[in-house]
Amino acid sequence: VIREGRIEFDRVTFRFGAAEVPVLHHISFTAEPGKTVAILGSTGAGKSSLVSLVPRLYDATEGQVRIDGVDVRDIDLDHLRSRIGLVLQESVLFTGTIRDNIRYGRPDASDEEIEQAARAAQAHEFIANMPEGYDTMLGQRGVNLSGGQKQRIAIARALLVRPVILILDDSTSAVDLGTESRIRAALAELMRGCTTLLIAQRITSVMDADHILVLEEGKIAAAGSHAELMRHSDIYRDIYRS
Ligand code: DUT
Repeated sequence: VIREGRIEFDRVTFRFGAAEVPVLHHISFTAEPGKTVAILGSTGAGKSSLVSLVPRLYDATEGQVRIDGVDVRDIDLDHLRSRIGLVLQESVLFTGTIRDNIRYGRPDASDEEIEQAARAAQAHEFIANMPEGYDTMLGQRGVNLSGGQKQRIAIARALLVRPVILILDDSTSAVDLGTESRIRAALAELMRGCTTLLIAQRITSVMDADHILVLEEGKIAAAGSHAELMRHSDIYRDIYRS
């Protein structure tokens, strides 16, 4: 079972189906419990593919992904996914009420707990302003939420679960500045005590990470803390200056 949330990638190679060129090539790194590893790279570098191997949305083609020393393929899938919080750019909401979407990982959660999580995620206000509040339907025949609103529902969902591992896409969608800073505060709260894999496109969001991986065409082009990379990595300095 997952306790501490140490994540290890051990020479992981990943291809989509029979594709010749791997999307990820010989990736090795460790995320220590409670620490944040940021994954920086341009579009198509393989960031989403890399993090998707942890909750087993896909499986590595070669090598091993381990959590607390156990190959993820040997961990019960429901247990694995119940310990991982996902807050991604295209947050996965389903057809159902807002309430159902928030309590997805914790079906037993009370209305008070749901509202508390929504408040902490800066989502309560816009939910309360909807005609049916928490009972508003999302999805095909329901309301459409903006990207920023979807993200906050995903944050509320993750806050309710209190996962051991957090997978976070830091790129905040178009929201006003005040909301953005409140979302950042909610994310910081969510990250406390979690091992976090942070997908980032901007350098400003990785500078505080414990460890940074610079991904280029599926390979780790540089790795280290911000200070280390500034000292030793031309690639990182180039990204920093651009
Ligand atoms: N790819 C596929 N099939 C998929 C998803 C991705 O072939 O279902 C390819 C496209 C790309 C590579 O995998 O060449 C890496 O994509 P990924 O989405 O992992 O890259 P990213 O770094 O997350 O890009 P972005 O920042 O645009 O999300």
